[in-house]
Amino acid sequence: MSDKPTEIERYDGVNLAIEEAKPKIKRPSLYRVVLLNDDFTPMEFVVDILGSVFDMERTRAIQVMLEVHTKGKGLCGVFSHGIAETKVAQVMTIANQQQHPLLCTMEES
Ligand code: TYC
Repeated sequence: MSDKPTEIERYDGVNLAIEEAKPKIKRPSLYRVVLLNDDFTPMEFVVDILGSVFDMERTRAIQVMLEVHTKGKGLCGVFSHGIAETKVAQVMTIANQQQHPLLCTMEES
């Protein structure tokens, strides 16, 4: 692919610059789904959420929950935009139903 435009002369004498189109596709962004700590949500509830929404085995779920508990936040997983949005909504729905102040967000990675 040449990077400088080429001059061509049209049949009517007008000169045109032609340039190869640059491909416009790009990889879809990925999103980190993150759980935030609070002082009230029970540890066991967080472990259950990590199991049911993020398919984590119990030992892994406990690790992630403790990471959130000690460091303030923790990574639940990295997903396409739609999947990340769905997971955040699932966590927030379950937490609200049980009246826990748990927060879950997504950030572009
Ligand atoms: N800090 C909470 C407690 O001591 C436990 C907790 C962990 C809450 C992770 C939220 O995302 C969280 N009960």
